Amino acid sequence: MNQFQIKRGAQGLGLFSAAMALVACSTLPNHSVPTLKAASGANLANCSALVDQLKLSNTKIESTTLVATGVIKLGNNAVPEHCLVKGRMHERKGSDGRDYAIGFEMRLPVAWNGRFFYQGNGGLDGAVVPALGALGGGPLTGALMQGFAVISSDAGHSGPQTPFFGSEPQARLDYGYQAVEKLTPMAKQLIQGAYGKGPDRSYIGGCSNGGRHAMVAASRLGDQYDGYLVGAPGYRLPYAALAQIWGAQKWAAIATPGATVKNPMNPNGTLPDLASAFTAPERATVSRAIAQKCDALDGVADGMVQATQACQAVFDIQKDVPTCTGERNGACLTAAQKTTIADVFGGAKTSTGQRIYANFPYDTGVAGANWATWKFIDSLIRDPLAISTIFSVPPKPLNPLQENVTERLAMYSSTNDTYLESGWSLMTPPQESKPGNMGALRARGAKMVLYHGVSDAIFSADDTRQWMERLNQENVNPGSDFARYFPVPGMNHCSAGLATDQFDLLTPLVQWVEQGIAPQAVVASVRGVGNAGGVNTELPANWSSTRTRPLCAYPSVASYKGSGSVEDAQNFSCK
Ligand SMILES: [Ca+2]
Repeated sequence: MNQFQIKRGAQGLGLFSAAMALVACSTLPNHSVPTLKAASGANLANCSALVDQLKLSNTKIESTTLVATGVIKLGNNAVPEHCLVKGRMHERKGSDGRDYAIGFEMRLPVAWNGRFFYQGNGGLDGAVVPALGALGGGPLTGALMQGFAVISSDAGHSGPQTPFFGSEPQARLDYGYQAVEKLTPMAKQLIQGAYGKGPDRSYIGGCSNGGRHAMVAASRLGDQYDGYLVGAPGYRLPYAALAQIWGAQKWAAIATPGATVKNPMNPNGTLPDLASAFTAPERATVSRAIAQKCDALDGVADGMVQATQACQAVFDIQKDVPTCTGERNGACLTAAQKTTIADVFGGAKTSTGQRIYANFPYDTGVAGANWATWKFIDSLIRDPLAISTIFSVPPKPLNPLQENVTERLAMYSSTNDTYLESGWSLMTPPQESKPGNMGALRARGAKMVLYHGVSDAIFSADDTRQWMERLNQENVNPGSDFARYFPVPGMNHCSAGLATDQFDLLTPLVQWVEQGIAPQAVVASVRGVGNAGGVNTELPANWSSTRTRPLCAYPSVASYKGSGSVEDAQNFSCK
């Protein structure tokens, strides 16, 4: 595949190179699955009238506001004129005495492209993030900018309830999957009311917990969405969080005794300094050792390891990283450190050997600050909070460094008279273990595009890759005609790291769903000095500030063609 056809992304706005999708000429429309009819646009007649005009069950529209072009910007790009609709669904008094509702906002472009985008937000939700339909990395285009009508919600709880909402049975169900189920038909009716017709095509996307929302929707709401953009999916979030607790105990065992760091969630508090177990200089040493062994496997030593799978086969932390002969100096690892790092990358297991969560691939992004924050800080704060309040039946506090992970694991599948659904059930796509059941979704013509930073420290890129493998093994994805996975080498959780982390996979997804053009290579850019989407300060100084690479559909790998600048995606092909 040496020849590429350039497709303009973002409705021909020509925003920047990363918004262009490269589509291999050899990838012709595939007729074994249907291609859905392309959406056609419409114009919004009246924003202010919507507040009185819309009659939606279980829904209170609180305000409608016309937002002029350019009031909001993504990077330097003006978001076009749109109607901002704010509202709440299912207002209620919770069993904990607190007030709950599913808060949302919709942004309806005056010049609408006929499509609906459900924006899955991240973390524990709890806030109505602006419904700009932001896309991977530091986004310069978003679904709203591209003309989609976009919804965003707090998934059923707002600020003061966080994180205690998890103990309120209905709030945890809304967070898990029911908010999306309730909002989706309402949003479609609202669009119908605003434009005189419902959306021709519907998409859902997000990263992290937003990727989980999209993946759960593919399983539970397969008739509601035509395209699923699944980023760094925490689709087995409870298990990933428990793996973090297990990891924290591993790190603590080799951390500097008594060393502490500030607790970012409590100005007066401290946390054990888990990062002393694997310091920033030591992580940089491991990153360099991985590059030393694997960088050239993709055809060029350019500081980027694209051949992730080949690298796993050859990199050996025991042999390829110097073992300290004296004091630790940042350029070596002790034997105990090597054992711990190998354990953590190998994946969490119970004391009896039962696997808790996936392994993690070795990749250069281990040097990234985001990697360290997830492993050494969030494992002591964020993960214990979610496990204790949302995933366990009954809710039960935990001390991450003392917790018995085997006992906690059992609480994930428990139910009782108050919590009728287990934490595992409410968080996870029902067809996670049996992707073959997604055949109906494929047969209808829906498509899935997944992406994952290979150096994601909380949700493993290998967990996503293994899901794809199961899909393929069950023959639901012949010729990759239904789902495609784009690993992002070097990238940490949803962005950052030593990576080209700025890209638009929504445009290729729409082309696939509505034109039958399967994405093979999508150009991504680094966020170097001057990038309007926010600069990634961790990029090596010897990389161009505008370096691009194709993101390649797994299992193909971005490989150097043998000549031309290594800063330019055009000199790489997906092989
Ligand atoms: Ca390379």
